[in-house]
Amino acid sequence: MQKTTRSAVVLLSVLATLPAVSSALNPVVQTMYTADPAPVVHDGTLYLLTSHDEEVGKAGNFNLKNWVLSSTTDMVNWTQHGVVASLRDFPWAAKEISGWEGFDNGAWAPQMIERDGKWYLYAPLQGRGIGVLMADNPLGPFIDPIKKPLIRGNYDSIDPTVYIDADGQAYLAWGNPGLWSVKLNKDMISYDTRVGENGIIRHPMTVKALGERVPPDAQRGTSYEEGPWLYKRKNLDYLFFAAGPIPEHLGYATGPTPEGPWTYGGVVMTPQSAFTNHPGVVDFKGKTYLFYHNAALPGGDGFKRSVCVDELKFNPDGSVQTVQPTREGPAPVATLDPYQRV
Ligand code: FUB
Repeated sequence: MQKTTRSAVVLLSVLATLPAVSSALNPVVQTMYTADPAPVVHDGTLYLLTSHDEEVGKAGNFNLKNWVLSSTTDMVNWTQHGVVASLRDFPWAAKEISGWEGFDNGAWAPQMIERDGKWYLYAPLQGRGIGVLMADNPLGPFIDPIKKPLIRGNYDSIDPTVYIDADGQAYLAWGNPGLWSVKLNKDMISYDTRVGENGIIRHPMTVKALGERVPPDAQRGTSYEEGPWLYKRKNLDYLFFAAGPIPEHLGYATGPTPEGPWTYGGVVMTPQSAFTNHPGVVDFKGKTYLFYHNAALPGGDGFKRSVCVDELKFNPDGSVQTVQPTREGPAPVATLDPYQRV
């Protein structure tokens, strides 16, 4: 090896071990339109499952056929894993209408979670209920273990959020315009039918719980719109959600259990450039992050959205500080391993 080449290699090796000083640029995914972020941390990696707004399709409408995955270990460098699940993984949903050609707008906001070495992906197939897929790892391949909706099929059953409490009890909550939840059984693919209405608990839609809607809407008594996200911090349960009217803002409520009763907390993010928004909150390497979406990518609009992330901060009393979206995104939380492919 020539002397200058050897020096360059040494310099690059040294640089690669230095802490990264650059920050990520929001949006997180810049090669396609993504929405409805669902982050989950496992074994030192943050996985980000999202909906996928197709570039072509019916104008002025959602066009969502599959779900895509990205991951990071430092909040700055992201790996795209591509499509991990799609509407075609739920053949029962297509049969209810006239076939696949009519089923091009169903892959709405998902969330996945790991339990006992298996991964469970909950997905709303808009209008047909909430399905569940199972895999051995977050990249799939996913299969449908029950071959039918886990949650009844109607247009209210969208935007599932899944959470496992410290005592091992798992919860699935969802809904627009109402908020419902079930206690999942340990198998994560069925639920306890002994409580609520055949297992389904309807959360009271009160202003005290979910905030006042301004201006009032006869159909909706509170600010709650959709996109619930369950999260726990210091023994306090949080319900983040997309709030109305449109354009949506993000709000939150707190409670003593993942089933509430909820007490409205305030606004987490004011309306952004898309008419929807969707919260995904996760702790990672000592910080808490709020994932959300807007229309920031070139060509973006309410049906071509982009997932972004910024740090979420709490006040000493547990209340949530309003997040100001940034272009820079969060600071790195780890250094790059020069021997690992990113
Ligand atoms: O992405 C389709 C729908 O838009 C989601 O299910 C809602 O949360 C809103 O983001």
